[in-house]
Amino acid sequence: MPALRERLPAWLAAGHHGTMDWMEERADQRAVPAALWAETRSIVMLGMNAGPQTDPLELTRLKDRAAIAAYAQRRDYHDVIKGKLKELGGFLSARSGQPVKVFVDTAPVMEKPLAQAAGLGWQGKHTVLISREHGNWLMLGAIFARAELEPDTPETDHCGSCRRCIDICPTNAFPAPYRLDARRCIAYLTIEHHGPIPTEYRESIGNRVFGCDDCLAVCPWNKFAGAARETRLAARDDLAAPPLADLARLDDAGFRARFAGTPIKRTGRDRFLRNVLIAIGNSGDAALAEEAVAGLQEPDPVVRGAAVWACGRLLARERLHDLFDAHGRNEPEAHVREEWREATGLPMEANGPRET
Ligand code: B12
Ligand code: SF4
Ligand code: SF4
Repeated sequence: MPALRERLPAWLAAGHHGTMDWMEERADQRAVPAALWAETRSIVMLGMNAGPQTDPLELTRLKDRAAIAAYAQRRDYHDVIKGKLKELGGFLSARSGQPVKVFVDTAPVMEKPLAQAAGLGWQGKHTVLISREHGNWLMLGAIFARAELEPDTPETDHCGSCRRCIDICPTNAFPAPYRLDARRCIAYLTIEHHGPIPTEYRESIGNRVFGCDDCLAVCPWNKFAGAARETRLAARDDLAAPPLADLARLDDAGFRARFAGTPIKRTGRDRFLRNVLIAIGNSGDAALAEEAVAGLQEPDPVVRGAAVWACGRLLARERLHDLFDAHGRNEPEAHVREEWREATGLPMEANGPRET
């Protein structure tokens, strides 16, 4: 498929993958499926509906609550889909007498263009695969087979003149239709990106603490979509709109207990807390300020930096200066010192005179 061979290197060369080095490391296998498994003759692409029960955009309006992407409000889809693929793969292998391999996301496979080639749907201007029957909430998986199978007809583009997904993106992550600069995407910033979230995107992140569904939620093709029917993909009530205050108080063990078996465990507690503190800073809710203050004592400097930013947005100047005296003056990390300087406007010389 020429699209695989040409577009991936162009995307990587533009640096649009950010720090997702794993996209680059096995790029040759990603671009050419036979490089992943030399015996591949056919690929069967499958999609499982993971549609949300409620409108994800509603969640982004609840400022004291966390918005979690629909796919992450439930059991990890990798586990659920892999089981199904193995079942189907076993059937295919038995019927054809040839071996198969199954992949869900974790292997270097370009699932969306392959799914388009298999006729499941097309890659919309938001780059996600859209099915005419199921909208854009399908999660994808692949079966590589040694058997020669009859190919389906590839799907064609039905976006037309629509550009709703491009226009709604809070961080302007599409340099052009069908092109995503992951470095600007909230899904990347909250899930994949380690380190401090660049200041320019923090406000636009709003209350999204894990992933983002905005460009998917506005797609008109979802009028044909239903909520996920697979019971193992049912959304968990406690992950629908959890209070930010509760999430800010999770220690390591609490984080693991709450998110075991869900995609959220991927970030670990500290990166998740960083996101929660950004959301708290965006809440405009003075009642959440003490959660931000508690974050100033976190051992991880990335979390402390996010806490400083949140304090700067929620607290009065006088209180902020007191906190600076207590925590900021002796801050060892350069980037957290910079956060203090931004938040207070005070110079960062250790033990320097207090300027009010
Ligand atoms: C890396 C990755 C990400 C990255 C980068 C996303 C991206 N668009 O590349 C980040 C972390 C940002 C991300 C976010 C999300 N992801 Co993701 N992600 C992946 C992963 C692992 C690889 C994708 C990839 O190969 N990207 C590389 C680029 C080069 O490929 P591309 O996306 O196809 O983009 C090119 C095409 O659009 C192409 N193109 C296609 N047609 C056309 C037409 C024209 C005219 C032009 C010019 C170009 C063009 O040009 C682009 C390059 O410039 C896949 C799983 C997999 N193994 O495939 C899941 C996957 C794509 N993600 C998925 C999901 C659900 C999401 C989120 C919705 C999660 C969330 N709610 O937060 C968001 C959606 C953000 C978005 N709008 O894409 C699903 C999508 C399911 C579907 N129906 O398509 C996948 C397939 C996982 C799965 N197994 O189901 N993801
Ligand atoms: S997931 Fe959100 S931030 Fe990422 S491209 Fe879509 S709308 Fe933009
Ligand atoms: S919102 Fe419009 S432009 Fe974007 S993917 Fe859906 S149909 Fe295409």
